[in-house]
Amino acid sequence: MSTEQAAGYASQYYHFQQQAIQRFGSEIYIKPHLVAPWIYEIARQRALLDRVAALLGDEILLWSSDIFNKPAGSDKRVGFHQDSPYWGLSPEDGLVSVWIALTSSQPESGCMQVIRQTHNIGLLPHRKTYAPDNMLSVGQEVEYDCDSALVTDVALQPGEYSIHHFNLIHGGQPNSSTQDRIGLVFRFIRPGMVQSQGPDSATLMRGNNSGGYQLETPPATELGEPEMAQLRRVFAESPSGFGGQMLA
Ligand SMILES: O=C(O)CCC(=O)C(=O)O
Repeated sequence: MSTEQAAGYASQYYHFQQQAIQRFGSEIYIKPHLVAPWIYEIARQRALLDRVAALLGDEILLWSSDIFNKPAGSDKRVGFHQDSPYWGLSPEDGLVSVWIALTSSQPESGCMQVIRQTHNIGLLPHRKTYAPDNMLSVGQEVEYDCDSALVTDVALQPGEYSIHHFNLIHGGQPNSSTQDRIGLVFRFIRPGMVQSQGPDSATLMRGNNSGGYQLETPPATELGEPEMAQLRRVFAESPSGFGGQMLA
């Protein structure tokens, strides 16, 4: 998307979270595409889904979405981790994450960093640190002795996006800039992905739902009653809701 579109979405993001706090007492940063039509529309863009289809094929579900806002000047960071060990999904080549920069995401603002080539090394052990500055659900950190030359900044201008593999080790440093760093992330899967944690739900984006996922209803109104009821149900019942407001 253009820089101007990204700036417009960043403003919508602040308004959305302000409303969520006022009406429901907290921000919503897991599966916000179920309660914000504009987020659902970003995920539906044809050019984006064409890219995802090139990787996953023509049947695409939106399994989850996250918003990672690293506030300006905060100590919040993301420990290096793989996504695959925590989400109950297999096989490992059936999910891709699309990370979209709504604001500038540069080394000084704590852009995502990846360890190149680690998508090929299988699942690695992680430790749960519960560190308060680590934005992940249990403060997870991968146990991997990495060659620092392979750590790569994924620097993005507002409106640009990157795509990462389910096993790729990624993380990032605090935001020492004067602007919030807002990343909107979509987790797309093939319907054939197996979920080991129980019945799951997802939103159909393209093709047929040939797997066993319960289909979610796209939102009609921002933070509307049926939209919020569905989100609460997904948080309570679906592995893709991460048990509520936990990140990654
Ligand atoms: O926003 C970030 O820097 C990290 C994002 C992340 O961990 C993910 O998309 O899985």
